[in-house]
Amino acid sequence: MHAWPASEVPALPGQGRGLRIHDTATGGRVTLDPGPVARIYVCGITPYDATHMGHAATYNAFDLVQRVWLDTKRQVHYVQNVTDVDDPLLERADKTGDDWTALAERETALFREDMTALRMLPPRHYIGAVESIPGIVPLVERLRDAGAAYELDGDIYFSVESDAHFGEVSGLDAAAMRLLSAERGGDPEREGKKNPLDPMLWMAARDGEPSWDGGSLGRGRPGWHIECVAIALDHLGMGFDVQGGGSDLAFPHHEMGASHAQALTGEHPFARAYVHAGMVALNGEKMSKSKGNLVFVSTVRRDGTDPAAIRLALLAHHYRADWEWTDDVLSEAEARLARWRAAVSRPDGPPADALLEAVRNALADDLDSPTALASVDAWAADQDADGGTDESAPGLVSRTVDALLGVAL
Ligand code: 5CA
Ligand code: ZN
Repeated sequence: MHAWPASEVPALPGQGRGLRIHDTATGGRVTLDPGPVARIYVCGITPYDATHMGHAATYNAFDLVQRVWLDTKRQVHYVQNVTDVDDPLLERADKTGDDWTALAERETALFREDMTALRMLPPRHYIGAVESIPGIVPLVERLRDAGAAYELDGDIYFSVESDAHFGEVSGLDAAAMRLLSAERGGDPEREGKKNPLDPMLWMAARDGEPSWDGGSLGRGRPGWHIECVAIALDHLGMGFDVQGGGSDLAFPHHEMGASHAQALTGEHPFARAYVHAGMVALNGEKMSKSKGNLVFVSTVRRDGTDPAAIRLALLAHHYRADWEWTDDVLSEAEARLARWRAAVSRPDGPPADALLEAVRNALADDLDSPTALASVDAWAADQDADGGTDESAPGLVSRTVDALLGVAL
């Protein structure tokens, strides 16, 4: 699958900072120490509806990770998937009478446009679940042949007990896991499973649903978690630096994915850090396609809002916080964008070297974008109050904001 075009990242003077970031598995901040090529896997959309502000906020967080790494002169090997076959997608297509492949293609195309408009750097590999099926089948066969998976009425389940590290990503107890499993695509009530939490690896073909040749597994389609594992192992291998997504993916998705990969390879860990963004709400409830309480990026763009203002609205919140999208959030971001644009349009200002360091330090400290924005605000306020004679300052501020925050002034 093709991704979307990259916006240019201006080079900045001096040296970027190493990233410290909150890791769900350890429950604290860890210092990431990627090699010259940093490796990150970010879970992509299930394309049955347009990109909403919650998705955009999550992708913004991982775009910052990429920008911080690029600033340390590393290359970034970024992989993202598209869950282009899944129950909610098929259900939506059924309801609207759409062809499910056409629905997935249309919404994925819109996602690319939204990501481009928001200046999110593209993944190096953008991979669909459907195109990955030939690589998934042998993984499920291997798990089954190793005794880590078993059959139940034609479906194949992963046995969570086959991974000694199961539970270490989310750190949840069995009762909490069971609740979340039922809420988030699992089937803990199904009879005959060895453990109620065991997730499906391969679902035997159902009437009226798409299915693929699964070799010795029979016709069917893959379970959700193994899709991301197959893509990550294929393009990144074990022990990559960060697996990212919203906090609703910590369990079961990232927990199960880690266990699948660890059972498959005998190695640990799958990812060195599991990083989760908070949930964006609307009217007091998590924005979600299933509830329909959504503000779409594309709708706000169509209303004439500058995408840079949308980006500033996202950056005004710490990525780990749960927060609420409101009209005020957007109008404050628009006012900030106007102030910043006016400031960098002036021929000179106070020196900005300290500002560059402040933005670098803020982002390196668990992606503290609100503090980064406050430092740019402070520079613009100084310029307003005292002028300044540094003719290179407005350009440096503009390049800092572009390279590290993805906002073109
Ligand atoms: N396709 C799977 C991942 S493999 C999936 O979760 N797709 S999604 O379209 O439902 O979500 C895409 C990303 O947006 C996920 O990382 C999810 O955690 C995040 N996300 C979904 N809703 C919100 C929200 N309200 N606030 C913040 N992030 C959200
Ligand atoms: Zn995923």
